[in-house]
Amino acid sequence: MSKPKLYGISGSRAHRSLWAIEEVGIEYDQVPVDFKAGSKAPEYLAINPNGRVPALVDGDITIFESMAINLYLAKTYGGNLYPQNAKDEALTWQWTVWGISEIEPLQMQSLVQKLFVAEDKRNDKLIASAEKQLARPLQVLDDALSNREWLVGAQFSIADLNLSGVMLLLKMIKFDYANYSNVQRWADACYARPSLARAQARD
Ligand SMILES: N[C@@H](CCC(=O)N[C@@H](CS)C(=O)NCC(=O)O)C(=O)O
Repeated sequence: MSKPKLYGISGSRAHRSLWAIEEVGIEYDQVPVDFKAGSKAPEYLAINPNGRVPALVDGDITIFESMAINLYLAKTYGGNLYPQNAKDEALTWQWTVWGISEIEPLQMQSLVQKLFVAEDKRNDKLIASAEKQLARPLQVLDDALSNREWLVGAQFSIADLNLSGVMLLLKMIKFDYANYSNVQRWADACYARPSLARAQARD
């Protein structure tokens, strides 16, 4: 069977799935589709009709959504990276869905203003409001990590990779975790994985 193909550039949300595929350590081909013209080309739309990256093709399965790709990669190839019982699996889904629903929309509001809007046009009220609203989920996460090293089980797992992978965008905008020391400690440990450096060194 041919190697899995991961579509997307590392300077996009594809970095989350590049990290996962590097972490599971399988051979794969990266197709560095960008998120502008590349992701709108007919041959890519046939893979992901949303016109967004990442996407994964592995044998007869084609998947879009970074978190779904990561859960599939971990479950199929990741051994203990994927939880080994139903309770830990449910908690893994919980933190994965939570990251995408509770953190992602707010962090995007801030990131878009800070990185893509000219300084004189920046909506500082929107940034302040988004970052204020982030206090609630970040406090939840900080409390959850107060007596444990990793989110689920006793070792780094796909739950940690998925959530900290989503939160890499907060790192990009140098979000201040001063009030969330457990989050800071956990995020630093996740970001020290050599697999992340390998993913970030990709196109
Ligand atoms: N929820 C999706 C989001 C993917 C996404 O929005 N990717 C951006 C790049 S960071 C994209 O391809 N944008 C192109 C567009 O929206 O046209 C995921 O996590 O995979």
